[in-house]
Amino acid sequence: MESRSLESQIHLLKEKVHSHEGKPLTIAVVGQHGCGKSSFINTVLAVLTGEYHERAIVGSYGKRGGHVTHRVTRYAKQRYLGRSNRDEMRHGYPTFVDMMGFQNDENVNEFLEGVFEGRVREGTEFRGAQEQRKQHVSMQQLTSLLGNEIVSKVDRIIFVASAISRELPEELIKAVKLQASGGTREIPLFGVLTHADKINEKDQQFRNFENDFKECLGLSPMRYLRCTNYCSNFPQDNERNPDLEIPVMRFLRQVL
Ligand SMILES: Nc1nc2c(ncn2[C@@H]2O[C@H](COP(=O)(O)OP(=O)(O)OP(=O)(O)O)[C@@H](O)[C@H]2O)c(=O)[nH]1
Ligand SMILES: [Mg+2]
Repeated sequence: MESRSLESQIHLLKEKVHSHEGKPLTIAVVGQHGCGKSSFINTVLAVLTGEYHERAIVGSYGKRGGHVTHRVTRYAKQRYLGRSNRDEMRHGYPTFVDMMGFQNDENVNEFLEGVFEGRVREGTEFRGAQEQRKQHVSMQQLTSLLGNEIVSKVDRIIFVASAISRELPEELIKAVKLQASGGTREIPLFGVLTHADKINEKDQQFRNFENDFKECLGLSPMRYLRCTNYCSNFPQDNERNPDLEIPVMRFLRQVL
């Protein structure tokens, strides 16, 4: 029963991807450090391809903390659809943008605007004010600087936080919301809480946190996902894990 429902979910998701015309969507994944952004991208790519690889490097610092992703890294279909998926290459599989985690950093607005506008090159690090400024270029400089590197504007934003965190990253949410609708942009915003395996969904403290998260981002139920990522606790061995993948599939159909 579960596997039949998994098959139908895979079918529906593929149908959605195949129906996409034009340039593939660029989806930015934003959140505080260590909340599970890279793990979420790996999970999404496993859902899309049927095969888990640690494409985006995931942290294992335990309680020691530390940033794992330092640079803006884009995962385009050329990068994640392997040879076995060559037929799929002609379809509009999206590009995911993994980023470093932000805390209450200065200049985050400027940096996010650059990423959302497609002005931040692959491999850019988030640094202090002065260096930050150097990384932003005028439109005229852009073409000669980027050469063949195509950097697209962001079409969707997924804000990620961890369900075990009890502190809402309000400042960062504010910055993301501001930049999502700054200038001529109106980028749809989605929200994900990871580490669903670590919480009791009946716990009142968690429910308050979840409500605040949705409210602060202004999320309708269709634009919100609570999920468990593939990670060392939940490896994808040789087959898909329907309990983990089906919610992600449903959510992705809303995003795409
Ligand atoms: N149990 C559990 N662990 C998770 C889940 N998602 C991520 N993790 C773990 O959380 C830690 C941080 O995950 P990352 O994906 O590296 O987080 P990140 O947001 O990319 O971190 P930075 O790149 O440092 O900003 C890793 O040890 C993951 O294995 C989840 O849903 N459940
Ligand atoms: Mg990361």
